[in-house]
Amino acid sequence: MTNSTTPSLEIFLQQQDAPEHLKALLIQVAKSCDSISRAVNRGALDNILGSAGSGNIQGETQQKLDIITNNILLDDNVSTGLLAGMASEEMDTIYPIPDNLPKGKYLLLFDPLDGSSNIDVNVSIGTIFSILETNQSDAVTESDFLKSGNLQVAAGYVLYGPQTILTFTIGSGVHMFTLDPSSRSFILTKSNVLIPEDTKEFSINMSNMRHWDTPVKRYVDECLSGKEGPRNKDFNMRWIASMVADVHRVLTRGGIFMYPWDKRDPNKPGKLRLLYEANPMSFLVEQAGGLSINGTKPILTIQPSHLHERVSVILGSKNEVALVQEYHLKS
Ligand code: AHM
Ligand code: MG
Repeated sequence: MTNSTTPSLEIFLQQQDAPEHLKALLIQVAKSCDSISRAVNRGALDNILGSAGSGNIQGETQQKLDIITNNILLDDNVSTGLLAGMASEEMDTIYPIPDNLPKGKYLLLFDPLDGSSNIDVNVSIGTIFSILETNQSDAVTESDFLKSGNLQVAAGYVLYGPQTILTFTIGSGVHMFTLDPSSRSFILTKSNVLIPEDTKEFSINMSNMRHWDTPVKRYVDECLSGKEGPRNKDFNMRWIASMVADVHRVLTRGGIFMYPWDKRDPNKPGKLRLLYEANPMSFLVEQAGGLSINGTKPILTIQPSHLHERVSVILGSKNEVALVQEYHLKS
């Protein structure tokens, strides 16, 4: 049951000290994610599961829902007058707002439906978004999008799980809103989220263990040794293979999430994308008191060199991430 102490997203934003156009953009993104939530909920009923038969620029097979959700975000946001351009994990190049439409000063970057391998098996998936500001609303180019994560003005995700949950930051803490399926409003259900500094839970795709670098292997080996090992405690492991769901768990009860560089493709810095996945999640995690690094340095300080750049990601409870960083710096 919601009441006056649990404001809707709109009321919550009215009370925040942030530019009105940024608030309007967050409300629009939330509306798009409500539409995505409806599409995801219908799944096979609308024949929208399965492969689209196409690939994205990163050589990954696109699912029908990858394309549908990308189009929802593009169509809903193109004519708001709030944006100068958009960029998506599912599009080869940036999408500048066409000249015949009103423009604004923000750039919207997104992974429209993260966790592709989970779409067809009815496991939680999500939308991740990042918002940058530009002084160049006309004729934006790729270089306008290549800003380090600490220049983001907002970031968040919407998790399509047992509940649909919007989590975002505008640089003053992390707040979570649950979609009320009757009113279709996002209602504040958790504010000023804080990640516990310590944890007994780690999250990594263990099938890649033989390909990891020494510091990650050392850290995980020590977790696996449990009470009998150097950490003197037993650890639990979770891997949902949807970054949104794994990071949501970390934000909710702590933990460490890792998708590190590995030897499968040594020239690829990692699997996850810096601009659409790592930067927005790192902004959230740091706002919630956690840390997010690529091994040696904070992800938010990395200067991107191209749109679809990938990065190694280690994020979550402060003391655990600091330990992994120490192992990297020593090696
Ligand atoms: P996607 O954007 O194509 O869905 O890929 C990103 C996803 C993350 O959500 C998740 O953490 C990771 O890929 C899972 O990868 P793997 O299947 O290698 O475990
Ligand atoms: Mg993704």
